[in-house]
Amino acid sequence: MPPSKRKSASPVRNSEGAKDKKSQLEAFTSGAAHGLTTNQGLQIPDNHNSLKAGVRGPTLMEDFILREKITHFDHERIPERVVHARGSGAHGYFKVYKPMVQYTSAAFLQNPEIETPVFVRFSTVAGSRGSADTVRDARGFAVKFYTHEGNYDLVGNNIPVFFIQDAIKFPDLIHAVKPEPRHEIPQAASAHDTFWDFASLMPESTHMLMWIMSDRALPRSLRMMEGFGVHAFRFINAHGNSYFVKFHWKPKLGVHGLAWDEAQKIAGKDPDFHRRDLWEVIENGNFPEWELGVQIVDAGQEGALGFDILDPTKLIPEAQVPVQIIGKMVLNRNPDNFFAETEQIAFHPGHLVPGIDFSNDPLLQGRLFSYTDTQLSRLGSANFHEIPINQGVCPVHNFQRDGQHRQTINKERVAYEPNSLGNGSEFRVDGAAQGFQSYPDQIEAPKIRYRSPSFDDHFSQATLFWNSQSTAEKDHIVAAFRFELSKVDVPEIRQRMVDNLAHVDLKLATRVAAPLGIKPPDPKAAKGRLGFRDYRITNKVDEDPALSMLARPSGGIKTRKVAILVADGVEAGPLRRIQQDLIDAGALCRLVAPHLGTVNTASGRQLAVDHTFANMPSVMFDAVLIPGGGDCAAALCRLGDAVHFVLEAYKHCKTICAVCDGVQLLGTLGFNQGENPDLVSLPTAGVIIADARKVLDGQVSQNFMAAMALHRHWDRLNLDAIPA
Ligand code: HDE
Repeated sequence: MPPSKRKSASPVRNSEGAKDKKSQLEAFTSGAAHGLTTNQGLQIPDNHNSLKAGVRGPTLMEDFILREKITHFDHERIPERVVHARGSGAHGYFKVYKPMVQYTSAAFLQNPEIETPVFVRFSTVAGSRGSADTVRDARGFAVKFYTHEGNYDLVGNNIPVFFIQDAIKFPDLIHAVKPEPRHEIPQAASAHDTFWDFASLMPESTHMLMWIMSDRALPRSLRMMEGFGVHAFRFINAHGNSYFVKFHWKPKLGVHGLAWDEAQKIAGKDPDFHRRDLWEVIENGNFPEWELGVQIVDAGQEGALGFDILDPTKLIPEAQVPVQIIGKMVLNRNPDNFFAETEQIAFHPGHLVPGIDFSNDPLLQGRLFSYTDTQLSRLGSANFHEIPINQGVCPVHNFQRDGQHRQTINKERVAYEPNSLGNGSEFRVDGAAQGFQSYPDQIEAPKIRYRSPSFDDHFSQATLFWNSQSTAEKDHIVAAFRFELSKVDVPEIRQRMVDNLAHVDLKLATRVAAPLGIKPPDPKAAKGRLGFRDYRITNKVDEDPALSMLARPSGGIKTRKVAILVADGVEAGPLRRIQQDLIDAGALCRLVAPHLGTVNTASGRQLAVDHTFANMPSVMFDAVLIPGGGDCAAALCRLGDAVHFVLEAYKHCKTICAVCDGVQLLGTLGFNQGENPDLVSLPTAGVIIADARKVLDGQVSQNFMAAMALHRHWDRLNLDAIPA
């Protein structure tokens, strides 16, 4: 029977004749010019049906169109990065503020007129590619500068120190923090036995643990975190003079964190929270900016720091060596294709330009091997530099040839040097000082597998960090240690960890230990253990405000998200006034209601709704505005999701502004408009209660924005009592 006759009887889709197939194809393509082809350029007649023996028969092996498509699909994935698998990237530019000729000959650090293109990739460390953005972790902050002297990569983190002092411990560290091998649990989390087993046996990790337990590990946005080169590098000027340098990226929007409970909830509600945020601000023209800072130490003067500059578990306190701001980076273009750019970009701390060199930091030295090696397995060939995102803006000229995935078609006859058939001798560029010059470090030493005793202090800077935190930040660190260690099943590990912490600060260790069902911390017990060095340097500074997130400038409210809670009967006048003031200051306002569509205002107009309480919870916002209107307030008070929204925002220490009847929604928090209707601002930090009159003279907006600019009101009292 011809196929067309069996149409209605057959369950098989698309058993139409050839003419129908053609029109169906046209419906799926936008004209012959855009018709689909195979990878060989052959026009594909039908992208919906494979070649079969009869319409209901088996698929034919000879269907090369099907096989090509499926084969390509089968090979779409490349191995994810062993660490830093989850990342988000953006294009932008870097501009130096003034010539840095005194310290370095690097050309991209000389001319304030020149914009050097960059690509930045931010990442988490432990999780797989599909893991959530807001987990507790360090963040990678890797910048590729496409300079006309070659690509320069600054492959750093958002924390200025690291867990370990020697590269040989890196696989152990990562195996300990990654999911446990038995069951691959937990994903992207350090709160498990193997991580703390390792950490408690490696006292050198203590300083980094303090940072990881702080809110630095829970950034509010990738745009609101600092970046650090971590290791000491070298600047070298045209005279060959060398300086040690530590790199810093300072975000224009300040350094801000999430509440831990909030971070965990976001991981479920929007696992792409940071990636989405970065993408959206760039799409909307709110380009993120950082300033580049350097701490410079004259070579030969590093001994005066009081610690070993080569030890990556140490930072140079800014109170000791100030950061000089030397330039600015702006991210202003999203990638066209995530895989082609963000996934295939290949960073390497050894991608250097003349005027910048690395130091002998033993962690950095190991990295110099690892990054090329990892690209070979991840990107599949030694030609990964030919992938468009990895190509520089300057020409590449050498006699490396061929290999898998080679793109360049080398047309010259010679592929060797010296030669007389090509350009001749290309052994050296003209003049001995041109090209990359390694710093001629004097080395005459025995071959030795031994840790320098100058690395033996494991606690003094952890104490400096602790002493530099505000009360709220200390509370968060204690809570984070408690959370993580409470997830550790083996009590001996918990005990070992708090015994170590006693060497940072006994009060800290005692507070951490209190709810963990173990003995009080014992500093003496730690001393006998493997890896413990009974050696402590004296910090040159007791505190450093630069180590506290809260001591930094706030960065204002630009791009901060405000939820405006509405229902039918909302009083539109005061809402509009505050909304306009917020928009003028660069904040983003969204109307959240029980349903999409519109709500009716008290005066019978319609307001367009952006989100529902179900699809956009409070954790997606920085602040909440509850406008007036008796019916609106009553409706929201009856809605559990709306009440929960406010309680949760309060618990996460966000700024809340309630106007007139909107105060009713704060009832469960103990605020009652009836008691004092004239109050514009209550003593409770970040809760603003307003009447309509004060809205119209702009005072409420001012108070609201000033409170929002503080980011969070971490010192709110009685948070434990709030049911959210
Ligand atoms: Fe990395 N690291 N790392 N690392 N790292 C990688 O390279 C490694 C270290 C950092 O967005 C890998 O291309 C070793 C410190 C960032 O593509 C790998 C050691 C710092 C990124 C690797 C370290 C970093 C990586 C995995 C100890 C902060 C993501 C994929 C000796 C200064 C870059 C890749 C991107 C990625 C090895 C320690 C930062 C396996 C062996 C310290 C930001 O090669």
